[in-house]
Amino acid sequence: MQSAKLQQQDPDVFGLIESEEQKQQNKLSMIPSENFASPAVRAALGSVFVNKYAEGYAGKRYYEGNQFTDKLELLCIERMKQVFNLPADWHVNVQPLAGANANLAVYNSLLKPGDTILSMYLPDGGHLSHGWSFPEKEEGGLEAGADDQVYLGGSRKVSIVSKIFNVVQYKVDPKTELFDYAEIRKIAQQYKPQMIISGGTSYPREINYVELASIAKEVGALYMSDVAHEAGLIAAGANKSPVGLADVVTFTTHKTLRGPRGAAIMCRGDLAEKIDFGVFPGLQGGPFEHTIAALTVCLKEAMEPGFKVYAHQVVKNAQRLALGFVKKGYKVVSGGTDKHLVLLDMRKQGFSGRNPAKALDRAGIILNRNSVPHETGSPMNPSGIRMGSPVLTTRGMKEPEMDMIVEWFDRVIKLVAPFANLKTAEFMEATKGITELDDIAAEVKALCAKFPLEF
Ligand code: DSN
Repeated sequence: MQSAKLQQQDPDVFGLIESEEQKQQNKLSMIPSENFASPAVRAALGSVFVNKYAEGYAGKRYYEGNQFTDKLELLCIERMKQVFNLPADWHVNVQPLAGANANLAVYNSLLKPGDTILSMYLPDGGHLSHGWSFPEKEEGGLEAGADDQVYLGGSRKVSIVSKIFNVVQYKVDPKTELFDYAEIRKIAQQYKPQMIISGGTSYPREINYVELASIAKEVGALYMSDVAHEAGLIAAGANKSPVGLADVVTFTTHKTLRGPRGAAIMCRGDLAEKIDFGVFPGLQGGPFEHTIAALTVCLKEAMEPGFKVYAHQVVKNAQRLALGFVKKGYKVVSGGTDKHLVLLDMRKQGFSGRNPAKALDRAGIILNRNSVPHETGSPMNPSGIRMGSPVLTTRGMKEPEMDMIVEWFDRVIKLVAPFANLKTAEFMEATKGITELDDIAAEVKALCAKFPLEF
């Protein structure tokens, strides 16, 4: 529907869309799992494919009228194979509705209830869909300061994955904040998992896929690499690829890949049938063909030379941010980044990430509070701040702009530091009168105007 028609028919929703557009245009979106999809991707997303039911796979649908959805899905798969340079015998499924669904579909395809999964510890940057449970006593808080590099979970099963499987988690080395592969090998030998998983939401370093594949092989486990965050960087060669090393690779399509919200699974050819069955009918009904249409457009964009340049600049920008924060005396987790995200441990400043993130939002810098290695806070009030460069880079920003952002960030933190340990409502009240936060928002807006987003 054209905007004019939407405005006429539903001014409420039209108004909210307008407000969201203005916010995205005038503020710096620095949540590393977000990006800004092109007008072409969004046009395909809003296309008539939204109307079509297509349960099944190309040539084997449960509904008639799928002549064009079949062609679309096959084109999407073909482009995916090209973009990720898949070996001839690898298979692709583009139907998972989201990243967590893609992971569930893999477990559904390849594991039995009660099997052991070895995945990354959630507070060190893992993901809920790789399993998560609390020890009973923690009442929602994170495990404080344990030195063990293995986490066996607890009786409060937060994620369905932990309800179905026995989830053991490996942590980063407490000193380096990096994975210690010798330690992971020992844990794998001890717990003998059926599946090893790598990947997550806030580990700022490249993962050694060769090493994890070899550990999995040694203990007879399958290896699933979840590259939701890095998919675009991998497609462009800015990060290494787990393809051909892992047995299965899953990812979302809206982060560094810059497509619609969705997900995909790529796997060894001999697992194809199981994976397809595990997605449909095993887990989902009709695929979102409008999302697949948008993903197909995004994959064409990813084949263009400009995408390679983009993805490499994403990494350069994140590294410039990390360097800037180190120079200003912030504690950058692991000392830097190899990819699109930077994680700061705000305990060095004497407070958590929650209140500063709110002040930064007011100043026009949108990022998120996040847990950090050796977390002592809770999920709602963790110790870190996570930020990323994908949207900034889509706007065309480069190193000089990253330096400006570090300066603004530091100004905000200094302005609100005296109040940062208050309860959030009190913090908001206490900082209401700090008009310099609004001055910074105006400066941010002026920078954004020089790097406009195309709606
Ligand atoms: N919610 C995503 C993130 O922010 O990293 C992961 O699912």
